[in-house]
Amino acid sequence: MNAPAQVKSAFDVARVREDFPILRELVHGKPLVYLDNAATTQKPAVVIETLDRYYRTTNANIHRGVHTLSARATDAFEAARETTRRFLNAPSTAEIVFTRGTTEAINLVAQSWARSTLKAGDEILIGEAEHHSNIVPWQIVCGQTGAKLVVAPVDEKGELHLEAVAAKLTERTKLVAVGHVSNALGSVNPVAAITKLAHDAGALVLIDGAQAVAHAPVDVVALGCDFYAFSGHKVFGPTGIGALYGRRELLEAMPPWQGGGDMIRTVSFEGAEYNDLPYKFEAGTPHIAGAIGLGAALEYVMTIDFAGALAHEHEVLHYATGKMIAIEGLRVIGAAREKSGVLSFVIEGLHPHDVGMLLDHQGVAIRTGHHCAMPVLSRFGLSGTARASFSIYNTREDVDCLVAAVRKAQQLLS
Ligand code: C6P
Repeated sequence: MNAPAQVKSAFDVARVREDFPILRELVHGKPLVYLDNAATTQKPAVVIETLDRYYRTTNANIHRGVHTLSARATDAFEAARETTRRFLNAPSTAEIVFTRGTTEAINLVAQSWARSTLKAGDEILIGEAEHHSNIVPWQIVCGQTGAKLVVAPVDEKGELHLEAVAAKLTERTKLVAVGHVSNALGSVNPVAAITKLAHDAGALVLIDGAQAVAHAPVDVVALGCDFYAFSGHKVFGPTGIGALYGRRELLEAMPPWQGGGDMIRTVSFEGAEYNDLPYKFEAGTPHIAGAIGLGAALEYVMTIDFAGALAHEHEVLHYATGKMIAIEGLRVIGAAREKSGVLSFVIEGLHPHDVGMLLDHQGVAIRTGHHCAMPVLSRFGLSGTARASFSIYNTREDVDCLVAAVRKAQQLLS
């Protein structure tokens, strides 16, 4: 994930920027500099057009109708599942459950696998830099089962070391749930090594891939994980759609977590026989257009020079880090050796929200606040940061605008 900073690739960023119509927008009369990609990425025209075409030519409910539109919609929906399978290199489409996003995928595992499996005294181990989506679902299920949430600390750079995970693993650990990339700090966690460690200790592994999928090729077989969760909107797809990869034998054994249409084979008042995978976990009408849009987004990623794009993005992050740490009074939060996509910072004497507002007036979109990762911010003695987050379409010019805007904010607010 950590491309060398000096890599120069033939990747044509100007060409890729043309794929994203929103990048031509003006904000407060200034060209948009979009640096809030960890919150959500922008959408290429191919995704926007796919959604438009779907509603104009295909819209129908799926898996239900005998009519032509329903068959078309079903085919497109299932084709998107196959694209998602290919994107993650999952062995089978039965192992790809569409969800609303990462949050719902993690809640599914918590309420189905964990709730039906864990007993009082069992442990779930997470990292200290997790997003609330990878903390609160486990707290809820711990309350329901009597299991205990255990936290492996990060060091002062924001790195989660294997030794820290190993030190917290016991024979009571039933699940290790860890982020692939921290959204607040940008640290890349050694998830393949953590997975091996956890498996050797007899625990299952869930990886929160929300901040990884747009920044590295993900291969669930190579990682060896049991569950992998991600959101479509973080990887150029629509909001409200994402996926859970789960190993087949685990999904087969897990009870459904929501009941309703499509997740059953037969129903009587005496009971229900559940549907095959993955439909057992997809109760109700899903976000059909969203899934098809996600398929288009993942095809986009698999079609462009993604390796070149990532090397470019990494070079821009490296350039930004150098420029930002040179600003007097600015402190970058998170100095992991392997970082991806995120530059969190605080400025002496300035509230992050004020920084965000002033940057917005200069056309620069960043996120400020706790980034839904309050525990790790308190670890650094903070309640919030300003966060610039990068994607493949950002440039050194974007960074120069960010730096100029920060300097202006310092002048105006000091
Ligand atoms: N982080 C951010 O600005 P959803 O909301 O389900 O699409 O993704 C949740 C989530 C889970 N894990 C990590 C590591 C994340 O970064 C996120 C979403 C956004 O950082 C919104 S809080």
